[in-house]
Amino acid sequence: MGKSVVEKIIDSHKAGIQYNGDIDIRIDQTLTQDSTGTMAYLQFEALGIDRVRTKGSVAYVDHNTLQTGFENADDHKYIQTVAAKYGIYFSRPGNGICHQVHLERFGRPGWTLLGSDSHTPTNGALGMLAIGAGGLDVALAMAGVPYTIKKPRVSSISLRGSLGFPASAKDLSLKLLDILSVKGGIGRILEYSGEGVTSLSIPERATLANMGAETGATASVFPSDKITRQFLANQGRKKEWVELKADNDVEYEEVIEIDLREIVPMVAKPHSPDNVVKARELSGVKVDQVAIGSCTNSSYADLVKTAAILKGKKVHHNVSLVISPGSRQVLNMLAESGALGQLISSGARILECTCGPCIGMGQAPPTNGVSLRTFNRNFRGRCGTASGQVYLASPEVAALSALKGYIADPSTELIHINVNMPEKVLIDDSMIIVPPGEGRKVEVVKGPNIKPFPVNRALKKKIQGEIVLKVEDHITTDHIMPSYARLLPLRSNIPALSEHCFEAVDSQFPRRCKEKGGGFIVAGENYGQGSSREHAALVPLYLGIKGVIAKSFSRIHRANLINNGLIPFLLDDLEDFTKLNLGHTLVIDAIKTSVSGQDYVEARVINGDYNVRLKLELSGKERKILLAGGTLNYWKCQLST
Ligand code: MIC
Ligand code: SF4
Repeated sequence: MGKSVVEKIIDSHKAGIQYNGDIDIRIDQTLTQDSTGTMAYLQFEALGIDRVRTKGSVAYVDHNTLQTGFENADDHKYIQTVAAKYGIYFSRPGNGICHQVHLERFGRPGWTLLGSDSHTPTNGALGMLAIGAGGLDVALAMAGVPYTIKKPRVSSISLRGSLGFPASAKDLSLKLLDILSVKGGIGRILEYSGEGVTSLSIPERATLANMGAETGATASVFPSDKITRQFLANQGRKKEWVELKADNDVEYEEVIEIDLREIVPMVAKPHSPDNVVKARELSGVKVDQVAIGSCTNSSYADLVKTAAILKGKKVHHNVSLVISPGSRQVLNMLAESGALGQLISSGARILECTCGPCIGMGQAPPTNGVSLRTFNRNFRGRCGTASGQVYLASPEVAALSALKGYIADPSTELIHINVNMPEKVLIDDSMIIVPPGEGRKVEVVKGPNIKPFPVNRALKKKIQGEIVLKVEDHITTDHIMPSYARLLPLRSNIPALSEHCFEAVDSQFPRRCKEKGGGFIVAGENYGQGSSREHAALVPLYLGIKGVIAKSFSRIHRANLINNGLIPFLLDDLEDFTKLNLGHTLVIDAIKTSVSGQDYVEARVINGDYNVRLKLELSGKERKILLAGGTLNYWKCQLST
């Protein structure tokens, strides 16, 4: 049987197979960004390795750039010095959003990339196997440790035809979310195929690969073809191109067929990226803010289209339009082509080339305000305003709506837009600092905001504790460990961050944990959806949490729990969810024996007078990690032997 692109990349990177079929793959490149990077580098330092062992590792600063105090600037200094010491490229603040810059300057077809950001799959646009993970997994990859993936179930997204004006890749990605939902991709890698792929440019492929993360998929991968070659050639990287295509007789696990001619403008309504409707159904909803940018839609192509729609017109007087270009390359090219002038003249507020409003770093909308964004996530509160109503859409829908003052459907209100793509791309790598050949003498600078992070202990024979929180389905990491302008500066300070854990869900949670000495969290489906931030595991660990009992977990968060020695228990009988209540005390007598090799464990609920059967769906390696009290303890022993 023929092979898919995904299988070919895995085959060429296979470092071993675990007895349960999980595959260890060699990681060629890593990326970190600043809000997860500080922790990842602290963990890398704890491994005691003197230089990264990848083909290339890049540290980006793009998230925590609102320097309202010393904290972020200190963290940037730490990352810059740690990068120089250990042989990591450093992309300076202002150089751009990690995924966009990586696509332009580092991504390579056929290679593997592990990044401490859930949207790392964006570089799948170039035919890379690019996967998001927690900081500790990325630290290990930098130390040369292979990354373990489940044997992939590869779903093909088979495309026919080409997109018709004004439909865009963003609309297609929203259509896919409509089909798959925010959990339909879990355990899968999405591989794009079919003749329709050849009609998509690299920025369009990047939008799709980026939004694939919202389905829960491990990665989204495109073939590497003529379009990839041209993109790399424009970036002065023609030699890095290799052709990659699936064999003709490949048989995918599942095929989702989409005719691109049928795609129309779509919008995701608050508060989930899969709450999708046709833009036409929302026509007339008044908007207070429009934000264009983020790693989903901030390419030159996206912003030049935006400029063409805004050209010669003025942003509606009730709308604040903010635009954040994805990289300095994009910004420079907008300036050169005159598009930047058109954006400015329309009344758009031009922001730095960073994540900005996407992660609540400024531009929080007004109370109950409607914000229409070209971003990828609209979880409640993420924008920085608890009552904010965030809708997700394409740059076309966003730009037109900014002019109108309400959500507008470009299929009925726009006839045509004229954009010219430049022949030449402006390449300027001066904001990427190449590490010195030898880093031993570099002094790593750690500001006072950088506090030690908690490390778990080896698993005890028995565990016991109260249920200190019970939550429903689809709890995101934005619920667990919120991130917005006031909290992001605390990413290297777990004690300070812990005061805000679950604050929008249950503000008493940190206090309760302190009183009860921690305990258990009970949750519904897809617990930990969204970001890769391991703070959503580190902070509960700090607060004394011993394990999470859920109906199901998201991939990255489950890995982060295990990495920190917190057991992800699955409810064997979903009906037991209703029995488990706040204040009930669970005793798991034989936890150590069960984690060592059993698939189920019995929890006695002493003040509820019932027992529940919990499932331990763990690989052999995960069991060893949990027994050791987390990955750091486990690997420190492995690396020193
Ligand atoms: C996000 O989009 O949620 C983030 C902020 O980029 C996160 C990383 C973080 O929490 O620092 C992600 O996607 O992993
Ligand atoms: Fe940054 Fe938003 Fe992309 Fe996350 S999703 S990397 S916050 S732009």
